[in-house]
Amino acid sequence: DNVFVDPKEKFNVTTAELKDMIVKHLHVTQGTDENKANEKAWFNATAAAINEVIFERVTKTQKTHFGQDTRAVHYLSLEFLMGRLLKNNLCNIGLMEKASEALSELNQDFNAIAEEEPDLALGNGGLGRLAACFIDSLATLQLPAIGYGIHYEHGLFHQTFQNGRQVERPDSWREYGNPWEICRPESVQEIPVYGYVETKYDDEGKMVKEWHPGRIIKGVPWDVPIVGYGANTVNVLRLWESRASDFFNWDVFNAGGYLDSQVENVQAETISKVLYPNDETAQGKELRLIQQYFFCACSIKDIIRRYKRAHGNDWSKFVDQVVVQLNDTHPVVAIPELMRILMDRVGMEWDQAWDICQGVFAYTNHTLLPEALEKWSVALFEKVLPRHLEIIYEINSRFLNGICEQAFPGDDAVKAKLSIIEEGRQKMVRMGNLAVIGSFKVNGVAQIHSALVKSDLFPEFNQIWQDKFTNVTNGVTPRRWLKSCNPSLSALIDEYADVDWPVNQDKIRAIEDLAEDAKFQKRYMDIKHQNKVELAKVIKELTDIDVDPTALFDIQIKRLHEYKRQQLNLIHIMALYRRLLQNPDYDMPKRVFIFGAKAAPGYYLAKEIIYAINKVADRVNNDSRIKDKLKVVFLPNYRVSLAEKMIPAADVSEQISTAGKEASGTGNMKLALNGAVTVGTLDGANIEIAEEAGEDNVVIFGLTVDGVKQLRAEGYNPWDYYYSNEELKAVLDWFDTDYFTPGKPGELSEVKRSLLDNGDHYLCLADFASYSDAQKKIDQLYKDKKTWAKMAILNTARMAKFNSDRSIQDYVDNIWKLEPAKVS
Ligand code: 26R
Repeated sequence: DNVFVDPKEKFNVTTAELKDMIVKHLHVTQGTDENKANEKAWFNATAAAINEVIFERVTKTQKTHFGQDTRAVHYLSLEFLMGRLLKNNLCNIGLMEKASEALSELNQDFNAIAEEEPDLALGNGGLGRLAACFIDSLATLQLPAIGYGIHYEHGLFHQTFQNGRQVERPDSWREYGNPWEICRPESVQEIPVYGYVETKYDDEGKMVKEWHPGRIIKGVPWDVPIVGYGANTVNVLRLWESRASDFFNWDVFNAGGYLDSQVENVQAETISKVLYPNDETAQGKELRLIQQYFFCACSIKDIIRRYKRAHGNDWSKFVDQVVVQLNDTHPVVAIPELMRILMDRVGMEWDQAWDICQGVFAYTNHTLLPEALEKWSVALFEKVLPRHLEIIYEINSRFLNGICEQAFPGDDAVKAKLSIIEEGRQKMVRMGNLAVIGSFKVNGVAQIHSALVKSDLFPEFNQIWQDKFTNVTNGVTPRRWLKSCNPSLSALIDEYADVDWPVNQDKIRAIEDLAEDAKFQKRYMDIKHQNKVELAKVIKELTDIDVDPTALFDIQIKRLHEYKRQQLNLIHIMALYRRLLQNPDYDMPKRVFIFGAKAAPGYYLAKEIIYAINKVADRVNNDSRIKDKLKVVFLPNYRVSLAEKMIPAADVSEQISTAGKEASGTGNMKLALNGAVTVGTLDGANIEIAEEAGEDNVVIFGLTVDGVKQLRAEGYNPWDYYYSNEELKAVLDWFDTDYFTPGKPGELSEVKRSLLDNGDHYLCLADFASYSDAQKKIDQLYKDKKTWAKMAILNTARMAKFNSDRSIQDYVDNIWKLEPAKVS
């Protein structure tokens, strides 16, 4: 019964039938025909055809879960970075080959049609993409699960470069509709905000609180089906869109205020209008707090509605049926919201409501950076969510006077530190502290990160609740990040590993034995070469730069951040350029450095780094003296669909964050899986990747977490490195000249300043020499084709630990305690 069936074998639609379905939808849903249809219409018709299968399974899955009254996980996240869905859905449902055949028999180019689909870019980076991988794994593992998020009208901004500088444009992914979602008007929710709290006493003299909201916002749910691989489970991602409440508007409208009512509409609709593009500093903006509350309140109401459908007013089973995972602190206001509903609406006493909350919520931490930890001013909280602020105060005082006092009697310093309220000129609500106090589990996202969460971020909380803190190392779905983005390598793996490798990734270990087999090495490296040829075409199209696919492709793709150290990569590139200018015979294999990165629009230095990379690229790429030995490419508008083209073509993966700063990284896993050799620091999941791949198959450099701490304790001075390393000094001084910005000296000086005058917070100069040595080692290894092929193959073979199915199974075993539910 549990034997794996290849999804291809499972679904008995013939190519001919699929063809008919697509043509039917061209006529019926698209209002066109085979002769007139453009690629967009073909895309929509293909999506509609496979939706016939998918939506039926959504209904079946929901019936099964309801019928079996299953415990379910509710994954609350402000971000789901889904990317495109056509190929992924076809892959997971097993119709990829048939759809491609059907379209080519209809004289259409399948790949061109797939390119018509806009990315669902409803996220910033790692945290959002992790949520997307997780819901894929949840469906694949046949687990009862629902993702809750926001139906942003505009996802992450579209990036272009003008004169080397980042320019942001709105992303309008839904401008022409989205075939993958259905609106569910039957599940609309009404959400209160603003207003004041009235304290009253009921007939028995019990104090009751009544919140008189200043406004009601309507939440409209849109469901996106999430197709499991090789299973019948199709879960949903439920995204909330804000609208003005009809009810609330009616008075204004009747009073002759048609135009005023339109203003209200605009304000209400603003809430889900745009994704905040910041993943660096928490800004305390009112709209962002309302976004967070709006989506949490909608989701909590939805969870309660589903629960009541099965259990009526019997709350005794709530904690058995419901677990809510909070993706970072962004949805943490769900905790006081559930308290409010249970007390003010259901009428529970504090202790009973608090027990339920503590049985339901678990929190994942994704960052240690102090500036990214969310805090809201008490004044803002009071204005937007007055009742929630009262509840937070009560949670806080019970914690401080109870558990905290027991653990640290009379220790006011510890209490000040653990308090949910930060005292000071501006009182602040600390969402991290609220998350820890209100959750039964707190996890970090890689071993070292989870250890630092305990030792550095929340040491006293860890002392109070030792069992609360745990680790779940991140993972990525091999369906999207190998099977569907790298079909040639997948086909090669198919020859040697059992068909179920996309769910039992350990099976790929079968190719370990072939790592030194010359024939296999050739086939593996031929595929890598072909992927590089394809990427070279994309590079040419997007930037007009010619790159040689026989060169080493070195890739750094991630959000632009000082701690991720794209600037370290850049100064090393400049050092190589300088070596080549000084000695045209400098011994290195041809290398193409490829970047993809968006900077938060308000992050000044990140944008300066982008500009500097683009300017250095211009100069280097057009310098005939270095005979094309070095090329630098910055691909614009990095996003999931571009990652899918870059990752299969990478030889080297740059994972060079300052030790202790990158919680995990997930791009590192995708690149290694596709055979790129990691150049990395001992940070985040790099450590575990090195363990799995084997130390000979990665190149590690730089300070360790302890080394960083020690250096800082001694007093770090970047000038010491500047004066003692002639090459480093020359490279940094180059930023002040007009070598890369002819006629405009000093245009790149901000980068240098950040590394010297401003103290080089992320220790680029301290790690430069070690980084440069690591790159020399890469050069040597790459020249030895056999060794290189072996390293690449072993990376692909040994990444099973980083399958997000394993991460999800860890959550299930240690936090969620869920059972799979087979959908027949
Ligand atoms: C509050 C606001 C400014 C904000 C802060 C941080 C908004 C978004 C973020 C995104 C952070 C939390 C993020 O994406 N973290 C990344 O999470 C990945 C998944 O766990 C990790 O792999 C990665 O190391 C981490 O940086």
